[in-house]
Amino acid sequence: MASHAQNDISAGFLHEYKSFATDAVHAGSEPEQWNSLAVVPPISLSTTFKQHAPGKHAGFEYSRSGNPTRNCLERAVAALDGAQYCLAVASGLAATMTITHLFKAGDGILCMNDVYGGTNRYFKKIVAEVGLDVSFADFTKLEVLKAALKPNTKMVWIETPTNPTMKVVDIQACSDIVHEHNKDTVVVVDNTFMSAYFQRPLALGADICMYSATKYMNGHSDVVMGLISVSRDDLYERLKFLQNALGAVPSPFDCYMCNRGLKTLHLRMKQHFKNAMAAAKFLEADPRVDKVIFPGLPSHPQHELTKRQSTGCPGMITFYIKGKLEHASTFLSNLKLFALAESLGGYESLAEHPAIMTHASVCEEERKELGINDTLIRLSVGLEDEEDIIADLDQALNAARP
Ligand code: P1T
Repeated sequence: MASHAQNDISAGFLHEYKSFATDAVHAGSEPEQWNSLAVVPPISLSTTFKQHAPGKHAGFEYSRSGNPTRNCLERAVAALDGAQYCLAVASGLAATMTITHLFKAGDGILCMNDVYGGTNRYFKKIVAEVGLDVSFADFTKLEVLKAALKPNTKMVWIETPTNPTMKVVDIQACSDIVHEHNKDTVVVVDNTFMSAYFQRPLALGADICMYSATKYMNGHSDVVMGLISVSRDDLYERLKFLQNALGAVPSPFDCYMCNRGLKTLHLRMKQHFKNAMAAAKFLEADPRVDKVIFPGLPSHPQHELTKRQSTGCPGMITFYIKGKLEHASTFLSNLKLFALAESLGGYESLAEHPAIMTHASVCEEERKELGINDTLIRLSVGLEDEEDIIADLDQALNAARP
């Protein structure tokens, strides 16, 4: 694929996916699907739909099984992911749960070692307890992935970049290794950090692409939702059954909101990238900072891989502040423009302390191994003015000077 011009921060990255902006604006929102020709999809709140005769209906029966507003969102996301199908569920973790229900006791699940704390907790404290064989490995080393695959491995769960240490996993190489081991093993990519705009896991060999849509896909920090994109008919049929049978569906209002957020995904992501690149460069050059981890910087160990498999980088930056816990704490408490809060991917800048907040459910020993320590800080760089973002980081670093 072609690259951007050299003076662009996207230089060397994959080119933007064809017609992405047009699909973001139009896919799933055709006015002709409504008698009213409404340009904006209406919010269909009805929980049930009249049938002409038993079993004879206009495509909808009961809102858990299918809803017109949800349908619009699902078609839009499928287009943006280059997928055949998408299913919307009630949260990112509901997506993880729904996908995991494809498997049964005795089946093996192999998960990237650094993942969102809630994903780690779900696999370890719930899935393993009901008899699935859950294990973790560092997929940034392909030989480690290869060695960790077992005869019973039915699902391989990739998160890339990882939350919070921003490791980047080679989706194509991992998918090839897994499918060579067993073509039926399902490769899932948690694409939450990248969003559909920066990364297309299905085009890189993955079987399922999932999101916490609570983050960039909705982008306004006002909806909790999950999305599952898939092209394989067999997986779609089973996941569609599970969406209804498990029942973790989102409300029509939330579907409307998320679809509205998607209309500007491409514009938001470009600005997140620009602002995060500026903030990452500022932090990397600063003596009050020990180390910055941002895949858009040449210093990132998988920077070249990031450019090969993505069209850019989101607003996620992780860094180690100089000093101890008290310095990290003082920095976070002194931020004015960044809100000290969990979550990420909204238009507003957020900062958090993974060891105490989002990854508190990961056991201490594992956190230590992964580098989630007292001085690690995670930023979700928002859409404010670049100079104001940097000024806020600068004044909070001053307050926390060791
Ligand atoms: O919160 P929920 O919508 O259920 O999504 C869970 C989830 C799944 N995958 C990734 C990569 C995530 O980051 C999350 C949620 N993460 C946070 C709340 C956070 O602050 O990291």
